[in-house]
Amino acid sequence: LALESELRRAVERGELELHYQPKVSFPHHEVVGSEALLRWRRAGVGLVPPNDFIPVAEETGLIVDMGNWVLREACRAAAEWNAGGEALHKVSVNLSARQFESHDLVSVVGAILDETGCRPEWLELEITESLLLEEDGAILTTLSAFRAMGLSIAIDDFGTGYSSLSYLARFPIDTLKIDKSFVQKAATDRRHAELVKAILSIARCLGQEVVAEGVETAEQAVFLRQNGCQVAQGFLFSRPLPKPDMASLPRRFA
Ligand code: G
Ligand code: G
Ligand code: MN
Ligand code: NA
Repeated sequence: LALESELRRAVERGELELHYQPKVSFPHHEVVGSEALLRWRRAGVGLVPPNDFIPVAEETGLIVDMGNWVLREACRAAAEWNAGGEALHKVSVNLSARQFESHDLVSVVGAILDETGCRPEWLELEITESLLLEEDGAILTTLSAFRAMGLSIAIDDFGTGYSSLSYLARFPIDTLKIDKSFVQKAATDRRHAELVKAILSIARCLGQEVVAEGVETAEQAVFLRQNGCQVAQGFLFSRPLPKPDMASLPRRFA
């Protein structure tokens, strides 16, 4: 309860910040976008990572207000980074299942796009596999509405949850983000390598983009590129950066 009231105050006092981890395209490592990652600059403590407070925010329902703040902030950044009008830099935002329980999620996102001048094609929403297991049609309706608005939808941590091929057929999914545990083992372990290749093959057949997460070594990047992966994200290229640091980002990484 103490953490809950502290978190509530954190939102009101503006102690939340978004950091952005660049995503690069193969083969030239050009920056094509970034993932927005939430941090809490807690007085007297320092920067608190999301795993330490998002579970509490989810249990208490605070994640809804927090998530709307994240969306607004990320859309403002996307509007700034694509000010020329071309979709040069797509920003990805993580959504919690709890946010889908509020029935106005679609209209809230629409209002935030209008308010910030962010075009739908500059924003991607990341969801987890577990959201797609719920059999009620509400999730499909919501995701279809997002698709109709022109937003893209990514499955985060793909392969680690209750992966089911049937949801790839049922839901409008634009992007698969391969979980870092697969990416990191694939360079040295044959079975993981074959699984990553199989995921790339499924995505290719379904017309989906694949983003490899947690790329830390040149060897991992070479493996991914050679097997047709389009986009990578990881410490090899950049850690998540505070927004001011994004201004000095190179257009491509070595
Ligand atoms: O930033 P870091 O790599 O520590 O992120 C850890 C976890 O926190 C990841 O699973 C990420 O998806 C989640 N996360 C980060 N930012 C947000 C956010 O704004 N909303 C939600 N729901 N989850 C987030
Ligand atoms: O939303 P998601 O669960 O994918 O969150 C991404 C998480 O992965 C964040 O906590 C981010 O800091 C972390 N991350 C990003 N790049 C790397 C990497 O190259 N290696 C490792 N170990 N973690 C990473
Ligand atoms: Mn994510
Ligand atoms: Na992930």
